[in-house]
Order: sequence, then C-alpha cells, then structure tokens
Amino acid sequence: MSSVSAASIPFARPRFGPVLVPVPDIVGKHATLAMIGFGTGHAGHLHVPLQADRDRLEVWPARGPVLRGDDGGIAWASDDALLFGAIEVEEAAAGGIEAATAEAYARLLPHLQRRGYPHLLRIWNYLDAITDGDGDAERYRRFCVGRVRGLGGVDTSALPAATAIGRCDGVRTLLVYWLAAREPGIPLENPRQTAAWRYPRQYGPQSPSFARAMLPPPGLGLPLLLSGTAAIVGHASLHPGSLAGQLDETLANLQAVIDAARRHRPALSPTFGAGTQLKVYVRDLEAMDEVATLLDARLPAEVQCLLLHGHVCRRELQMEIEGVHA
Ligand code: 3EB
Repeated sequence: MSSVSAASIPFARPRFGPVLVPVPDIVGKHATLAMIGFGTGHAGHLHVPLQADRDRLEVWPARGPVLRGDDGGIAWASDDALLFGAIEVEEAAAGGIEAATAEAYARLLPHLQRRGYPHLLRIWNYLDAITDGDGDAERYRRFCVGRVRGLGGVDTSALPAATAIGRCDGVRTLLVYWLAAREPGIPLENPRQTAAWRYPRQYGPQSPSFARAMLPPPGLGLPLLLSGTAAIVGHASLHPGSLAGQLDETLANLQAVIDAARRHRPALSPTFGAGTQLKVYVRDLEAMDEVATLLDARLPAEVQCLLLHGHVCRRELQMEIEGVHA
C-alpha cells in the first residue's frame, strides 16, 4: 500500500476505519485524526511500547479539518465527529498502579465533557507487569479497582469496548488512549461469555469494566470495534498450554460477537475478510512465529494481522485478539 488516500483503502473497508501501513508511506501525506505507532517508535505520534512482528502505523483518517490540543496532559485531536485522546500517568508519581489508573480515568471523563464528546466508544490500556502480585494485590486487579474509582462508578449499560494489556519493558507508566463520540454507540456482549462486569468474585474485588464490542453510532464510517478477546467461555479460561486451542476459542468468540453485531447492522460482513483487521497480543515472544503460522491457516489472506508481544491479564492466557470488522 503506497499511501492511505481514499482510493487505496480496500473497498470493503469503511472509509473512516483504521488502516495499518508501513511507517514511511504515511507520514505527512494525509489528514489524520490519529496515528498510533507499533513496533519501533517514531517521533510525532503516539507509540504503543510493545514489540511487533513489523513496524506499523495505525492511521485513523479524519473526516474533515482536525483540531488538536493539550488539555492538562491529555493530548487530543477531533474532527467534529470523533475525539481521540491519550494520557500517560507515571505510577510512582501517582502512588501505584491503582492510583495511576484512578487518576487517568478521573481526568479523562471531564475532558470528554469539556470537548463535547461524552460517549467513550473504545479505550486501550497498557500497563507493565500486569499479572504481578498475588490474589487481590495483583496489578490487573488493582487496575480494575482504580478504573472504577476514577470513573466514579460504572454504568454497565454504557461501557466502551476495551483492551488492557501488559507491556513487557519494565516501564511503570500507564498508557491509556481512546476514541469518543458526540452520540452513543451500541455496546455489545458475547453470548458465549459472561459479561466481564459480571465476572464472579474469584477474579478480583472489582469486575472489569468493558463491553465485548462497540457498534459505533451510524454515519461515522466506522467499523465494529472488537474488544480484547481471549479463550474465555463463560468466565473460565480454556485450553491452558495450547496455542492452537486458545486461538480457535478466541476466533470463535470474535465470530460470536460479529454475529451479535450483525443482528443490529446486517451490512457487516458475516465472516472475517478484507474488512477485518486484528491485533494479536502474544504472551511469549518465542511463540510469535507459531501464532503467525496458526493464524495463516485459519484466516483468509485479506485479514490484516499485526502481532504484538504483550501480556494478557490472566497468567494462563497466552494470547488475546482485538480488532475492527466492517
Ligand atoms: C477478558 O475477556 C480478557 O479490563 O479492559 C480484555 C479486554 C480483557 C479488556 C479490560 C480485559 C479488558 O476478560 C481480558
């Protein structure tokens, strides 16, 4: 792909869905709402600090003129339909992962209100050493507690799609970024899975606050936004130790969410295809090649996959997949 001009975006892709491009192809060429770098870092845009199987920029095209600013440490951009934003909070300065998370979310919400995009559609969270700590002291569990504290409670009928993944570089800085809209989307659940906000007590004192997917409000040209999805059925992790087993279960979960979304929006493709773009988080760096081979055998060639080295928030889960689907 030589650029992200509208003509180069595959037909099946919604016009304003994200595209993954090699880095030199995009910089400076196109009006963008947001650019997120994966793999090697580059100046001038947000960088997700995970190793990748190739360097890619995720580009969210803008619908028109873009306003950009900094709102007290929140870097933001809006195109009058969507607001993109990012915040980083150092754990040491905040007083730990729970406090850092509470701070990030407590600052984010009023920012969305101020800018006039109160509806969070999709949010990404990256934190170091996500499964360190035992029992309720585990860092992911503290993150879940801090998130609800920062949000000031949870409206389970309006949760965004989300990802929460462990960075593996030892940097104790929480990175959160998001997409918000003026109008609400439709949060979706997965009939194969217990809603995350209903996970039982055994997984922590505060159940995770996210929906399995978000159907964006119509008219924005956005695809279905799929949350981080793993080999969880009901609330149990399945296929410990089996990459192939976990991958098949994860793909079945994603398919079930797509099926659920199609009941609201039948124009969505029934199967993974040219309109599907996935980010595959793999716990063990050494397993990346095997996961790539397994993906090749299961997905049509038109599905774009970016493999990232990241830790899933349950130790037994070796992978997690998120993405978009048109
Ligand atoms: C799961 O299904 C896997 O806490 O925001 C996936 C996506 C997961 C988002 C979050 C957690 C989160 O429970 C973990």
